[in-house]
Amino acid sequence: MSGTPAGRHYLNSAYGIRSWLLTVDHKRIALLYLTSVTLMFMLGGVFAALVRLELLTPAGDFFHADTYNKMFTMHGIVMVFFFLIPGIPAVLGNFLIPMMVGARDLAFPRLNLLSWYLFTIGAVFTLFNIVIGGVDTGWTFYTPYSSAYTTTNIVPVALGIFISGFSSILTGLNFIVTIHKMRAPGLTWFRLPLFVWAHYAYSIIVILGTPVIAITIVLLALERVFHLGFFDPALGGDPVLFQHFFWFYSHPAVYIMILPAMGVISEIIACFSRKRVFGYSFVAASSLAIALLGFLVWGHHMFVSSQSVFAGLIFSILSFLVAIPSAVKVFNWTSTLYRGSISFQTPMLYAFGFLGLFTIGGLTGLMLATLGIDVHVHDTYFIVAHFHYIMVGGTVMAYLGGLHYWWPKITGRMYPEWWGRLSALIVFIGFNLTFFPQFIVGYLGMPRRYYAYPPEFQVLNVMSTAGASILGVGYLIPLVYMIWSMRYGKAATANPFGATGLEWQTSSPPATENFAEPPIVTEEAYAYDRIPVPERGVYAG
Ligand code: HEM
Ligand SMILES: [Cu+2]
Repeated sequence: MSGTPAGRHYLNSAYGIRSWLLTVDHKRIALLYLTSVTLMFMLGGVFAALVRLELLTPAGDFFHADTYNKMFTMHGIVMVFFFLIPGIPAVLGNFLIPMMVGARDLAFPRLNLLSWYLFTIGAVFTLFNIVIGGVDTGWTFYTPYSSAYTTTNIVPVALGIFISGFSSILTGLNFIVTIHKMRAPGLTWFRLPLFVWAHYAYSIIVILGTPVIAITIVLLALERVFHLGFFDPALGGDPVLFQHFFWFYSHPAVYIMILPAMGVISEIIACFSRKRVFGYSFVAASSLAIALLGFLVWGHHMFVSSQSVFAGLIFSILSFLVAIPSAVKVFNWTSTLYRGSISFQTPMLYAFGFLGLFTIGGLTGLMLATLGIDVHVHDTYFIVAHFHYIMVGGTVMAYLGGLHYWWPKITGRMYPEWWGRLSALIVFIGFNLTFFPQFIVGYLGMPRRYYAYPPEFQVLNVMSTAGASILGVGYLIPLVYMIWSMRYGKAATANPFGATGLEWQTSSPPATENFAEPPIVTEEAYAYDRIPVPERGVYAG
């Protein structure tokens, strides 16, 4: 093992709060993000719990309608912009990409630190908004309601999202330059781990898409404050133009969330079935295909926004096309599992969860891409169920799976395996109980964003709220044992899962400079036939 002498590593190389807040080490910055993102996830979770509490009964008897609107709006904003979008790339990507390419750090370490500060400042603006009364437009900020009618404070939130957008852009830029310029000798493009390919595609979308949402939000603020007419018909603007701008970013943003997740899943499935990912180059190329096709389908969010039938048809067809590269990945992961030597460790349980839930989310996405069905279920709970299956069933499952998988590398400690498996199971059960009934209740006609509903929908809503409580417990257990394991967990070896990839060739936790000597790569990724399976006891933790 080309590690560092045990005892000296990036965590204990310096002490004190200053050494963290001024660090330029990508691994420490990843941990700063882990802290911020975890706090935001908990906050978004609190809002979700309140929303579900209100929906326990048909009458609107826990909160005022206005309060309810603010709660689901903040839930959506916090979860999308401050958890899902930065989550995997800023935490796992930041930690792993330099190591996976055999580099000492990202190409621009100071820019990386700046990204975290921008993210945090953006979050503070958004949180400040909650203190001064909240926003009630939904996370989509549709005009002209948001620009002319609502009395809530759009501008601070808009500013918060605008600022945090720069954090994403700088991170994407940093990844692209690092992947191009800093690969170890012998690490050709087609030897890169699929995690790196996924982040490369992610970065392309971030750089092309994020400026669009940033400008849109500035236009919205300008219209609100100075009454310049962009979107408000009363001022000579076009409200549907806002939706075009918004979804031109926000559809690709779904892939900003899911591509890094797919990268995580490729690593986990290869490791725990001890095989090279089937059709490696197709899986790599499908990331790029998703990145490019993802920009052509935004109109499927606007089937009922006065779009011509012809435009609707084109967007419908293109939406079917973009499903192909995602399906390629799912088929290839499944083929990787086939005749693999599978072990059901916690990360693998999360990966299985991802496969099932993402597939349901994807198939219902195809239903929604069908014009006629979308007209029927538009703005119902069917939509809510669909995007939670993709975003929570996909991205959050992969995030948790990845966090467990690389936890020994990050902290030098094992997580407790039994608790890990238990909570993965609870998350899976709680998730399905929460969101599956929403497909049904939505199909039956319950609209989203209402705080009261007809009594015949109550049974399904009670199931959903019960599921949310179970899901909440499933999320809390890892929070507790992860913190516990940082102190009491079993010490991890350099490569406890017997995985391939350069990150496993350095000590756990790694030294500040990652590798004692710069690595040289001589083989393809995922050469699992050459690596012995570790003893089961090693990861029993
Ligand atoms: C315990 C887990 C969760 C529950 C019970 C929950 C519940 C809900 C409900 C009921 C709504 C719909 C509000 C409405 O339209 O009336 C909603 C919207 C939303 N949720 Fe969740 N959610 C959970 C977790 C998450 C997570 C983890 C994310 C992202 C990581 C997320 C992202 C969103 C988004 C983006 C919206 C759209 C908000 C809007 O329509 O304005 N949710 N959630
Ligand atoms: Cu879309």
